[in-house]
Amino acid sequence: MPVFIPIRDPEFKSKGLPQNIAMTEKQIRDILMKADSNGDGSLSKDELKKAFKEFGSRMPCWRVSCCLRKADTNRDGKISKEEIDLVVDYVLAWIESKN
Ligand SMILES: [Ca+2]
Ligand SMILES: [Ca+2]
Repeated sequence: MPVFIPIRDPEFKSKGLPQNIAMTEKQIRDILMKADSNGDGSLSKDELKKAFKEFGSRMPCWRVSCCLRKADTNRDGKISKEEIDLVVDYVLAWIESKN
């Protein structure tokens, strides 16, 4: 599987983030919050996909299903506020495994 380091993504550069510093938990949380485009307080698959694209995933669909398996504890196909911590953990572990 190819590794892709999001901090080298030109998009991240243009946002002024330092190139060699991994994303912090807060940045991950901010991106997840912003991905809730319909503002219903939970993240649907499409909204998660957007977030994972922003994290630099080349396979956002695959990431989303993998992430839902771990974080969607009540199995409704969405990530609620209570489940978002698990998503943050998942993203942190994933980013760490790439660096
Ligand atoms: Ca939503
Ligand atoms: Ca859920």
